[in-house]
Amino acid sequence: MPTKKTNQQDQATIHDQTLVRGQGGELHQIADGDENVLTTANGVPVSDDQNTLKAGERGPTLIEDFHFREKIFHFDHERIPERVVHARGYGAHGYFETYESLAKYTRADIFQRAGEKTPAFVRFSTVAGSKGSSDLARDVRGFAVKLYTQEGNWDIVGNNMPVFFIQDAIKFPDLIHSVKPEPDRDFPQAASAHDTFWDFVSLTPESMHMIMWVMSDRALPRSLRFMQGFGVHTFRMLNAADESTFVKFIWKPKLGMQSVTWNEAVKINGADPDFHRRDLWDAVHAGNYPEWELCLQLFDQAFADGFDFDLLDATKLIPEEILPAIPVGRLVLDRMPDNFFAETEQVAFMTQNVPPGIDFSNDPLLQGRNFSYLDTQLKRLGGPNFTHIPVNAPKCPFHHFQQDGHMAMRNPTGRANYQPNSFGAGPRESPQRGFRSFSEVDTGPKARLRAESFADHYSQARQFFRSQTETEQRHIAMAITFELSKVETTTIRERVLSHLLNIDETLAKIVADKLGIGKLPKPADAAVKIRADLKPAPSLSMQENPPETFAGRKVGILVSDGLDGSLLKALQTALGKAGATAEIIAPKVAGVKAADGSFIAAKHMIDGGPSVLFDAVVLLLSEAGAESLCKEAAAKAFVSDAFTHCKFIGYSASARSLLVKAGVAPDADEGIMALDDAKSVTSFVEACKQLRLWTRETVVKQ
Ligand code: HDE
Repeated sequence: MPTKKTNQQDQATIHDQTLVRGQGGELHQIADGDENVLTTANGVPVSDDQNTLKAGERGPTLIEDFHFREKIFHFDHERIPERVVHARGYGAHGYFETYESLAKYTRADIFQRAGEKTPAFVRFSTVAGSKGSSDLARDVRGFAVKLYTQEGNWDIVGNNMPVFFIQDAIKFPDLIHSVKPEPDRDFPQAASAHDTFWDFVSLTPESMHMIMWVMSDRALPRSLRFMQGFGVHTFRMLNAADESTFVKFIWKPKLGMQSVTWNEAVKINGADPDFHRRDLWDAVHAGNYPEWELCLQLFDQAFADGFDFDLLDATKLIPEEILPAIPVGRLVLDRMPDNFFAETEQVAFMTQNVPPGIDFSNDPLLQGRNFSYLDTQLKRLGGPNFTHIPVNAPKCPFHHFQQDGHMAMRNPTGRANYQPNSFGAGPRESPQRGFRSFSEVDTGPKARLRAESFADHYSQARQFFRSQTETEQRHIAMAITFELSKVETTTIRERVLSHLLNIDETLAKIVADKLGIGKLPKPADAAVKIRADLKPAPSLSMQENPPETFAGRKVGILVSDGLDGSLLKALQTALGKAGATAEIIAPKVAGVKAADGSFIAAKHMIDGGPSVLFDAVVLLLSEAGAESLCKEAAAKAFVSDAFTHCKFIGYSASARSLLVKAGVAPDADEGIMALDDAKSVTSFVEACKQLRLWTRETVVKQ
């Protein structure tokens, strides 16, 4: 048969064979009947996906072209509403491994057997920004964990901070409206630094404790792998005898906590808006599976009654100095989703998802959430059958009589779709195995009330601030100053100051001074006396609990032609031993030639790999390479930014001129380290465990 070409650029049909172009432009044949043949959603094999069906070569497109219509129709409907909060998120699969039986406290199946592995899916998120916003916004991070237990899915829908802005769920829409872009102008995106947010929080003193947390470095995590997670509310555990123990959930990262500075965050957002998701993707693909320990703070009614605050108040926490958190298992993330939309976008977390043995407390925020999460899925996922989507489906046996509705994938089989029935068909409830609520006795007048025990809004805010190191306190002061500098209404700035005066007078004075406010306002009226006797709790500080490891961190190595290849090798080996990774930055992305003639491939060109993307940097340059880089603004910024951000900087002797040109004295401090042999390389990597030389910050004044 003669060859008949349908399109000279992309495709040719030869009798019963199709030619398609490969990545290199070469033509491949797909034989008829090949398993990989393109089909419509209806399964009809497609012969031509490059051209619509036309009446004549130059004629109009025919509506009869069902393949075209179906393809465009589906494309038109690809979007679903993004989450109203936590729209930007990234997820991964993994497992939870139970350390020991917790049968004494809970009959939850997941905690019965030591060593048991339960599949898990985790989604991390920012709260305020839309789906396409940058990863390093100053914001709370969502830390939502779905555990596919043998007795149903258990969702711990937490955050990376242990408290929240509000005490009652009815205020949530107001809080979120205030932080989202202002409605008349639709900006700023993913930022709390604007009038409406600070207006709302300054009129809502219960938010002050959380304000301290979001103004701290916790709101700028270096990696999703380096942050803690908290269930926030008080929950209950119920054992086989239905005895209740209160519990708070804390996830602690194995690699320790780490954050970036605001100046870095701003630059990272430009250099790599996907910084956090790329980091998680890279780590999991490299087999460096991130891990957290689940720790429990367990307590009884007597502890709750004796505690300084109401444990139903989500603006309060229990310092670990008062109640230690016991590790009970570990969470490991070891697999990225096959498809972002199918899993990460469609995953439906719901606080109401608890298995037998876990129960709610009366926290009014939690009670409200139990409505909201179910409700929101209907809007986002389009119908009541979202549990049929694989990422949301339980992995244990399940039987019920729910049926029909949009996109029903499974319906009850047989005649009886109700119970009880006399056809002997279908599941029945089990008083023994089934979920039972704690039989709490609550009586009181029906009223819109807030308990007096929720009235102290400042004492723990003050305790948090006082528990921070000097550097951390400085960062909080700088963050509040920055945010308020973006607030245009001066009365709002002053109102915030009136609250700060109740938290820490020095903090208020520093912020006022930096804003140029000469006269401090009167402190805000406090509903109850502010406690000055709460001891600082070092467990609340990130810097007081350093990771003491460089594992999982990344070093940027700036190289040039003629570098010392053996020094590079020694560095790479030492970093590998420390569990860290390295990326090469070169003047040209193709790479460089070392002095010994070996070729070194690069990951970034200098403008594409700024030092904000790394935890520490090294300059391995030849004299000529350094000379030439001295003329490049990006190379100088690479060095000066690393210095400003208090990072450890290693350099080969011949790279000295670049340091100097970037305004960094090679002997400025102990964080600038000359590398000339394997021993000095080892000392450098050892020093990097400190992550940052914060003492430098007072000199550079970021
Ligand atoms: Fe959420 N929250 N929230 N929230 N939240 C949602 O549910 C809501 C709160 C949290 O990765 C929504 O599926 C109310 C506290 C996370 O998919 C929505 C209140 C904490 C995620 C919702 C709160 C959280 C959400 C939006 C006040 C920390 C992302 C889309 C009572 C303990 C989950 C969705 C994911 C998502 C409502 C407060 C954490 C609208 C009404 C406190 C991690 O249902």
